[in-house]
Amino acid sequence: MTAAAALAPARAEAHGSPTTPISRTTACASGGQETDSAACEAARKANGRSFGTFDNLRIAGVNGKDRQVVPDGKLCSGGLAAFRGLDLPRNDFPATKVTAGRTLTIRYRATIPHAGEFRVFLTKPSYDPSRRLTWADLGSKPLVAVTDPALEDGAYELKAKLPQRAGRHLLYIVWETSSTPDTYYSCSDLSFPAAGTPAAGKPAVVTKAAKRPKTKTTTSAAPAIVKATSKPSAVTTSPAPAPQAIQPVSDNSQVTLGHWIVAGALVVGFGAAAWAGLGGILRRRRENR
Ligand SMILES: [Cu+2]
Repeated sequence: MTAAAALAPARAEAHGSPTTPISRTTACASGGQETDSAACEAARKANGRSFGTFDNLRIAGVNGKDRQVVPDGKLCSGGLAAFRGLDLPRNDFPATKVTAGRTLTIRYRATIPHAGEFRVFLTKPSYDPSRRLTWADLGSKPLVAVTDPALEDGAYELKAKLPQRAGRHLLYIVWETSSTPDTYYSCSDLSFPAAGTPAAGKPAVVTKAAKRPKTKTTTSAAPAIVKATSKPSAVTTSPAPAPQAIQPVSDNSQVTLGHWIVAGALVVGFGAAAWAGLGGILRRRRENR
C-alpha cells in the first residue's frame, strides 16, 4: 500500500457499528454484508439516495442528550438523511437469533477506535416491530452501560444478559465517545423464539425458527443471522411522526477533531516512512511496471 492509499479520506471517516448482533447499517449500508436482502432493498429505496458508510452513523455534540436530539421514529437513522431507510418498521431486516436468559456477547466493530461509553438498550416486551422505534419502546434504563470496554480483534466486546422476550426485538446501542464530539447510534434486529416456545437451548427453538420463511443460519459460534427471503407481511411505509426540532447534525463529510488528530498522526508517520524509504519505494515502483 502506498502512503497516498493509506491516507484516502475513507479511512478518516470510518468509526464503528455492531457486527454481532448485526446492525442495520452493517447489514444494509455502504460496505455492508447483507445488502441484497429485501429489507435492505426497500430501505435503500426509501432512503432515496445511497446510504452512508456502515460505520458512520454519528451525530456531533449530543453530549448525552440522545432523547432530545434523535427524534422518535428515527432512532435507527439517528435522524440522518443518509440513513433514513433504516427506520422502516420491517420484520425482515437481517436479524440475529438470540435466547432470553442467556448472555449475549456483542461485538461492536471499531474501524477507528474511540474512548467512550456504550449504552445498550433492548426494546420492551410491548414493542411492536410493525411500528417505528421510539424512545418509549426502549424504557429509561439501558440493559448495560460500559465505558471503554476491551478492544478484541478490532471490535469492542460487550456482554448483556437478555431478559424474557418473544419474537422480533431491537437492540439499540448508543456509543457516546469521549475522545471525539460524536455519538454513534445503531439498531440491531434480534429474533427471540416466539412466545410459548420451551426453554432455552432445546431443539424446539430450532423447530420454531424453521416456521420462519426460509431462514438461514451461519456455522460460526456467533449467534446465527436470520435472513428472511420472502416478502414481509408488515407494513413498510407507515408515516413518520411529525418532524421535531433537531440540532445540526454531522454529515458524512464531517471530519471531527479526533479524526484530524488520527489523520495528522498518519500524515506524520507516513511522511517519515516515505522520506526514509523513498529510494526503495521508487525502485520497487519501477520494477513493478
Ligand atoms: Cu470515529
